[in-house]
Amino acid sequence: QVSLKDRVAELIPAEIENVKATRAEHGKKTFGPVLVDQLYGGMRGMPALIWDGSVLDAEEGIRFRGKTIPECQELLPKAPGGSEPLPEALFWLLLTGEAPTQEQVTALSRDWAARAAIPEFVEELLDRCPPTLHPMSQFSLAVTALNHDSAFAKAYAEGIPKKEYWKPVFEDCMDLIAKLPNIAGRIYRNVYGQGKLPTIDLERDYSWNLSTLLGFGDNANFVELMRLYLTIHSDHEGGNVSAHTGKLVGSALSDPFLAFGASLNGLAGPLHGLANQEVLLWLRKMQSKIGENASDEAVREYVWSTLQGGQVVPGYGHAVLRKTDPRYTAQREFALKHLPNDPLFKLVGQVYQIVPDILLAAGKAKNPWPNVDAHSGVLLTHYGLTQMQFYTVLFGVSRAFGVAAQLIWDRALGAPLERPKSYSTAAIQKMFKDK
Ligand code: NMX
Ligand code: MLT
Repeated sequence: QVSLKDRVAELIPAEIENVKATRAEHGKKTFGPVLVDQLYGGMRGMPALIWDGSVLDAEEGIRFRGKTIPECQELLPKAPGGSEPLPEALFWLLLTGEAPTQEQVTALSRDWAARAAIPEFVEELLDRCPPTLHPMSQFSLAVTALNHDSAFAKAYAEGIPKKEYWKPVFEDCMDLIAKLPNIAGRIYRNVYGQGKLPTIDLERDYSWNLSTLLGFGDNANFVELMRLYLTIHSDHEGGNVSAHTGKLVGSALSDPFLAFGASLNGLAGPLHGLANQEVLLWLRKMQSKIGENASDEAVREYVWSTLQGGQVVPGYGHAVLRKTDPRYTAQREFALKHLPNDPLFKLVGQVYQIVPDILLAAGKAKNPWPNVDAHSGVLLTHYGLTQMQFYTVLFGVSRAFGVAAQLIWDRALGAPLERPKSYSTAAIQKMFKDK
């Protein structure tokens, strides 16, 4: 099948049976007790969601449909002359569990390019945003406004039966992903005064078009970076704030634009996706305080002063991971290949040698190792994309892939409205009074 939608349609009946059989066999089994601490503690470790695109292992990191990042880099189709996977291929993998052929990926690139235009009123909406409005707020506004043309919202209003929901949701998800480069490019050019947007090239891949809209399409290494960046940021199982929010909002049958707009608002928080902006800010502040080429001792002191000031070290720690994030490693390898002598990359490497020991000595963080955000900004900066406030927008473009894939499956499998039980402290005290 060259058409992704046709392939998904073929997979759905078997997956419905698979879920039925899994529930029949395991539906009444338990994962163990839920501790009161977990209710107060951000639900860490509490099994709560089904998420098919990827699963995270605390020691190993993410696997997309069972494949590690290096396996995806090996297996998935690439652009001619390129060595990083095409994110189109990763989306196919997330959605179907299968590695696509080159032909399937090319068809997907063309499909997305053909859907890329955004409505004029959304262009105007962005053009009227003050440049002081954070790029993530502009991004979320524009994505939410795309709901104007939602195929699902229209079909629902016309009474589409439940088993058909996934079809217009699929169309919305394809439109959503396809339109993100034009939204991101417009925000970038509006906010940073980079001139008029070029048009999408219908023959080129998604990352080339995104890079070109941002003004970096003539740098083949930047385009390769985008391919890697979009691939590795796409999905991180279901419990992270952006993924879970998208799934939650989608469960109310809000269309994919509304659901993903909500995801973006979560991604915009400094403990989540905004950390990539915060890392660069922090590194720059460090450089202005202790100078470039600072000694290990000076870096150490700076890290301690961050902690003593009651702040977190951005880019370090993780709610689930307990080792260096393989997405950090993939970016480090890219840097070693393409920019080994970049001074900021050297600082990132120096920080990597120093921060974990300090976080361990400080004794609070459960994971002292770097996450994805500790590395992405330095790569973008190297190629001249220096506007840190824009970084989380690129994370958001990528995260749409993972959220969209799950929204399609949720509607195909008839996932219900999410509605967990909450308790007040008084209710907890009463419940466990004499226990
Ligand atoms: N620097 C300083 N303190 C930290 C750090 C850090 N990097 N990481 C965790 N801690 C503290 C944390 O604030 C908490 O303190 P307190 O008890 O005073 O509230 C304590 O260590 C225990 O936290 P953990 O259980 O290790 O981490 P948790 O699961 O609560 O939070 C993060 C995970 C990612 C929010 C946290 O590690 C953090 O704030 N990191 C820095 C921000 C960051 O890089 N976020 C990006 C994550 C990846 N992403 O893209 O979403
Ligand atoms: C993510 O990619 O969503 C982050 O690493 C946060 C998480 O997984 O909780």
